Amino acid sequence: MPVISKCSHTCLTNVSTKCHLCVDHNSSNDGVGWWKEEHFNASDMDGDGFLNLTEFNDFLHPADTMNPKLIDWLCKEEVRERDKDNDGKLNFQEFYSGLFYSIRHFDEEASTDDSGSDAPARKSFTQLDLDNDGLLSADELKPIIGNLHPPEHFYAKQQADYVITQADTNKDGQLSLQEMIENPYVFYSALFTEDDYGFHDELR
Ligand SMILES: [Ca+2]
Ligand SMILES: [Ca+2]
Ligand SMILES: [Ca+2]
Ligand SMILES: [Ca+2]
Repeated sequence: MPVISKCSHTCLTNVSTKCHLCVDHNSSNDGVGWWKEEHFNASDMDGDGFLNLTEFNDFLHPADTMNPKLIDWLCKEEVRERDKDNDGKLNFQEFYSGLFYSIRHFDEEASTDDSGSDAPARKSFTQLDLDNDGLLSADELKPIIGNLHPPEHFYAKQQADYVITQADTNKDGQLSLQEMIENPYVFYSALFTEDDYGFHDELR
């Protein structure tokens, strides 16, 4: 198996430095290179064994896809990565310790609750558990997969927001040429920190 020391795709996803592709590459040995056959097959929408331009774009940016097979694959990956007891589903603990942190900032109630209580997580879990079996299947994660894998434009907007807040010296919500010239470092080091945008793992 080829060993790739640097994720081949990071140059293509220039905002997120630790996307799910990296996670795949780092956390498993059953893939081919940094990707997996399952990922390839899910991206191959028409099933002809090749990826055309659209399918390859989906492969690189599954969060932006409309391909239901790829969305299914993303959901399965979420379960696989967090399924500690290997029963193919997420129990509350697996959901709470792995997944809930990533989505809690999308839930107004949960993101403002600093009590340390697991009540918001229990509430989300119950809402997602449509068949009430006390476990979340890959299918039951579909409603939140967009929060776990925000589309590229989400990151692009975050980056733009960040640059504006940093370089907008007179705080009028717009950038003047003068402000851009005076704050060159912001444009060269538009890096997100925990304090600025601590709500998404992929930005670290
Ligand atoms: Ca194809
Ligand atoms: Ca499990
Ligand atoms: Ca269930
Ligand atoms: Ca300004």
